Amino acid sequence: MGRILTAAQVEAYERDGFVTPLRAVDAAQAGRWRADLEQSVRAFDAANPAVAGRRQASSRVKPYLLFRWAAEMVRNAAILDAVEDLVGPDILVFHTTLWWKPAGTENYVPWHQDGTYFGLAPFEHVTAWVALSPSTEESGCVTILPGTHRDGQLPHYDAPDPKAMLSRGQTLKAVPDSSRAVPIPLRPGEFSLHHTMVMHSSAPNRSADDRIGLGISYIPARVRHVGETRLSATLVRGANTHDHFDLEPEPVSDMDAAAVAAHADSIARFWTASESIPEMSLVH
Ligand SMILES: O=C(O)CCC(=O)C(=O)O
Repeated sequence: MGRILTAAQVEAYERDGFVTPLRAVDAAQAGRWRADLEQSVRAFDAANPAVAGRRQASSRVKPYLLFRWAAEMVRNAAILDAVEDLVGPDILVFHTTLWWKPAGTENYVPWHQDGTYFGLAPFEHVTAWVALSPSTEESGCVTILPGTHRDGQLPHYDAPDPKAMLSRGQTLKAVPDSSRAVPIPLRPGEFSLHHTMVMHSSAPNRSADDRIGLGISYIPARVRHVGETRLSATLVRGANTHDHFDLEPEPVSDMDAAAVAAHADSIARFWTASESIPEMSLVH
């Protein structure tokens, strides 16, 4: 038995490519994070209109470099305990996306594997998806095809649909048989963990509330980036044993000047790298 996951949960992750539901914080703390998020992200977006041509506004990408609520979330002890059970004690945050799907909108996430344009090797990255509002089938929760992480990296293409919420609309070329798909409902403060290669998607939000969650990409320090651009990441537990990334600073307060500069630098490097990475099927 590890720090938090039972042997059966670790086995389920290895077999199915995900484990759920787990609890990070109580509903009251999730509510405080949500309130801070809504206020701070709106303020940042007003001051920094989305980068032209991008589907994800800058505030949705690596928000833990800008905002205290996100810096606290990526360092949450319960989440880190569970991730440690899967990848060991030296843990970095490589990436994070704020998945904010407004009530009654058509935005959706196409079938994909997270690792497609990340350029990480080996494929050991784990995504913690942390709910800050009810994530239900009605609100368009994440839906996973169990066991597909064992199929390896499959070809994707960049879908032109602007309603697809991924940075490039990356979509699996062969539409999977979704009849075996499993919805992953979560209550505020709960999280799931999924493997970087497991196929997943999510449908539009048909509920009356926004569906808000943070997708945190954790990697063990031994994982490296295969591209030419040196990227940055945040050490959240243990030691940076392999020095594969420049370490990022923690924001002192929401959008302080150093935080804004570190965030701009980190996401600029990330976009440069992800655009120059061919599909990882060519690399592995
Ligand atoms: O939030 C969603 O609907 C999709 C999340 C996702 O694709 C991810 O966390 O990898």
